[in-house]
Parts: sequence; structure tokens; C-alpha cells
Amino acid sequence: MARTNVTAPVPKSDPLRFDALVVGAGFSGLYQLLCLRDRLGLSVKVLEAGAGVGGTWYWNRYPGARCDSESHSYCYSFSEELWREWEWSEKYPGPPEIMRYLNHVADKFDLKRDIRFNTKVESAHYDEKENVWRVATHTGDTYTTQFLITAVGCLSTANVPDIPGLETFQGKWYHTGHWPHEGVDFRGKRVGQVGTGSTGIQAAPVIAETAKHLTVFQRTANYSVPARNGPLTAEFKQWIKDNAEEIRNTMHAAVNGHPFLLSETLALSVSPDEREAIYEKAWETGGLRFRGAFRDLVTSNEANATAVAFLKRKIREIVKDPATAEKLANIDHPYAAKRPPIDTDYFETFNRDNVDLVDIRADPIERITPAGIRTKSGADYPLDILVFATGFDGMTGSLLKMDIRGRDDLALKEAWAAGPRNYIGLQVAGFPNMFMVTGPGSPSVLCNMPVAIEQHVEWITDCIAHLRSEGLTRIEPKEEAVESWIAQVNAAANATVLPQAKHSWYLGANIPGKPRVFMPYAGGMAHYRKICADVAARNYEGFTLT
Ligand code: NA7
Repeated sequence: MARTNVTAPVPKSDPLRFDALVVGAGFSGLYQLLCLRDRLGLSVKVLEAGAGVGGTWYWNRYPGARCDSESHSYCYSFSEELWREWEWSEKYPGPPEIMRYLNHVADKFDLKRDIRFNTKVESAHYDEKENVWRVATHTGDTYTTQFLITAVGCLSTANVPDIPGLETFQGKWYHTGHWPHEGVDFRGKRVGQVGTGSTGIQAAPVIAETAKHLTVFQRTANYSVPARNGPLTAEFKQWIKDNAEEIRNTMHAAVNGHPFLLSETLALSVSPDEREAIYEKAWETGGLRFRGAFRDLVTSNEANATAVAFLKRKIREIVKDPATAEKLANIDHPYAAKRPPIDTDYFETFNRDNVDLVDIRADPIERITPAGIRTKSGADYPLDILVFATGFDGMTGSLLKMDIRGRDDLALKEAWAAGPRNYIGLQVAGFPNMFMVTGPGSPSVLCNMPVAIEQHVEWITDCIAHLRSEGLTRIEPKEEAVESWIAQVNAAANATVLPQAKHSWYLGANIPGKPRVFMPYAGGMAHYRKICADVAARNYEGFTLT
């Protein structure tokens, strides 16, 4: 990628005028700032709602929170020096360690001086006459910028369900995505947890350790594979340092950007006994590597059914009470069709005396009362603390929360009324010079995020460098290119089992009224990387450059 200065920064007569404005200071925003400021020499400002760097990790400090990518792959790979000097302590680090890493990166590259914290972007309007974006914040400032880059993350707008009576609840309630930084003391408390996605599956075992009683309210039963977390050995840490290139190449060749490749074996090409042995080994290895046990687990329903049978059997073996085991194993979707959680003692938690499971698909929550939760059957669950592990308005929520308007005052909300539409996941027709990092239409959440982020940030940086070196000032996609990309996104999804999970945030199904569209690009990160590189190599085919 381009690493030299191609233009001088604009004169700083207006302190709120920049070449590029980046929204968000998580993994994406930090690297985007570094690339545009230090490699291209642009004037750049990052606007961040939180009081510090970290993005999703800044907000998600709930009990049990951990990364589900292996730590040595959940980091930047652009700097050999950074790679060698940083040491992860565990296989799956939690927010404090990831925050330390991101602060280390921000300090090492002197990024914080160009980030304005505690600043929420409220609107971004394109001014066609001047070819600039005007970006207004909640503090009353209006910034002007040529390039607008949204680095807002895919899972940052918390979904607090609209359950009648919440305002009458006499206890305390929290959403895992906005966890108090000082923590929550569960000792002696009756806790209710709504939600059994990746977050709920991580939180329940830790809450149960100190709470007097925990009631888990489950709407959709979920698979989970043991994470098998643990400290990294000195030998492994050295191996990471010495094999940076190889690890990076593997991540770039892998379908999902993880540091391992899928098996070449098809699930039904081996005997039942062999298959069982492979699944047992994958279960022992744990983590997302389980998904790589066979090459066709997410592309063939028959192959997937073998994983489903294995994982449901594991639940029934672990959970001692047969009625609870049945509720937990009553899973309605193929394995990995929803983001597959990994856990530490999730199913084991239901063997504790202080933990109960309530199936709210069979007996839905009717309302929240001052004393707790009441279900349709009239059952009352008295609670002191209510934890919503109910996920996010994923992928589009944080973009649509801002009032983004492109050419002719077209609101992004309107342009996306029937679901997100863009070209190669990077740009929307009618919204010139606006780029999205890991937005819908790109592999994003189906991928180990830092790999997807580095690819997008570097592509955007190269694109802006190209525009400036060619004396061009504007780029936006052609409508027919968008149309063709949407067809490719749909075709890629339909070639997998992923759209078969009806209750999935990949489809927007968790948010009432949200259009049901499969949002991420499921054709694989390696393939996607090539598509983006080819588009750039063919002089930004599908875009109009002026
Ligand atoms: P998820 O995966 O969206 O899970 C949210 C959970 O909350 C899931 O079990 C939902 O059930 C449940 N939920 C959502 N709304 C309700 C209402 N109204 N009533 C009852 N239950 C509800 O979010 P997570 O935070 O766990 O994980 C998000 C990502 O973060 C994850 O994929 C990783 O990438 C990291 P449902 O399945 O919708 O029936």
C-alpha cells in the first residue's frame, strides 16, 4: 500500500476543517487515522463518543466478556515492531487487556492528539456545491471535511427490548453493551438475565458465581463450544513473534480471517466413527476452530446436521436435569447460522443449585413488574437486578442513528429503507467520498474483525491516495455496480446455511421493524480481498471518479 506523502495537508485556517474525518476510535478508527495522517499526510480528526479509545471494548465490560478470536490474531498486523513488542497473556483476552493493547497502540503512534473524545456525531450532510461533508456533533460544533469515514463498529448500538413495565422495575437494570465501568455487585441478589447469544453465554457463568440466584430467560436456544481459554505459554509467545509472516499469511488465506484453515475433509466423506473422532478432537481443541472441523459445515445442510447432532448430544450429556437439557438443546437453526458462541462452563452452569432456565418462547415475557418479570402463564420471577444480554441493532444501527444525508438531501435511512445497499461494502451511491469500514455488504462480522478492518482501512487509504495523486476530488459508486454487488451478497449468503436462522441479527431479525436482509458478505474474506483489489486495479471499476 501507499506509504509516502502524496499531498501537503490543507492550511489549518479553519480549526474544524479537515481532509478526512473519522467517526469512532476503536480498532478501525485508530488505524484509519494512522494511515491517513502518517502515510498520506492528510489533516485528520477522529470523533469518538466514549471518553477513551477502544470502541466496542470500551462499552462492553460485562462479566465474562471475552474476545472469541484467538489473541494472537485479534490485533493489528501492519507493524512488525508492534507485533513483536506486544505480548498477550491469554488465548481469549477480556476488555481490560484489549483496552491496554489499544491504548498502547494509540500512545505508540501518538494518535490521541487527533481524537476528540466525548463527542457524538449527530449528523453528516454532503454539500455538493463545495464537495464537502458537514458533520455536526452534540456539542454544537460543525466540522467540514472532504472525506468521511465511518468506523462505528458493527455491534455498538445496544438493543434494549421494548418490554412493557420496564420503567416500573424497582431493582436495577443494565444492558451488557453499556456496562458500568465500576462493575456491578451481584452478591446476595436475585438476578434475571434476558438473552442467550454470545454475550449471555459468556455472562451467565460469571454472574452465577456470586449472585444469590440467577434466572436465565431464553428465547432462542443456542449452540456453544468450550473456549478452552488459558494463559499463553512462553514458548507460544515466542512462536508468535517468530512466525508473524506465516500467521499473517494464514489469516489472509483463511475464509474467516482466523489463524487456521478449514479442514479439506467433507463431513460425509468419512465413516460415522471417524466423524465422531474428528468432532471429539475439535470439541477438545475448542473455540471457533470447531467450525473448521469439516470444510462443508456451513455450505451443506447434511454436513451441518452431523455437527448439530454432536453438539446437542454434548448439551444432554453435560446438563444433569433432563427437562433443562431439553430446553437448552431445543435449537431451531443450523450450527453457525447464528454467530457461534464459545464459552467457559455455560451448560455446566445449569447444574448449579442457584441457576434456573425459563423458556420464554414457550411462555413469553408478558411484562416487567416492579418486583421482576411476569410471563404469559402468570408466573412471577422476583428479581433485584435485570441484565439485558439482548444484543445490538447490528451492522446498520450505528450508521442510521446518525442523520447522514448525501446528494439532494437523500437520507441514508431512506436509501436503505429496504435494507443496506452499497458497492463492495465500502460506498453508497449518492454519498460521494463517504467510506464505511466493515459496514454491511462486507465480510465484517463473519470474519476475525482486525483482519477485515486492516483490509478496509488500507483499501480506503490507497483509494484516497489514488484520487489525490490523480488530481481527482470525488468518488462514488455507480447504481448498476451497487445492484450487481447486492446480487452477489445475496448469492453468497444463499450458498450457505446462514440465512436459515430466522432469529438472527445477521438478518436484522432481532430488531422489530428492521428489514429482513442478510447483511454481511458470506463469500469469504480471502475472496472478498481479491474482489476489492481487482476493483482498484481496474481503475476503480464500478465507481465514478471525478
Ligand atoms: P445476540 O447474539 O443478538 O443475542 C441476543 C440474545 O438476546 C438472543 O438470545 C436473543 O434472542 C435475545 N433477545 C433479544 N431481544 C429479545 C427480547 N425482546 N426478548 C427476549 N430475548 C431477546 O447478541 P450478543 O450480544 O449475545 O452477541 C452479539 C455479538 O457480539 C456476537 O455475535 C459476537 O459477535 C459478539 P433471539 O435469538 O433473538 O430469539
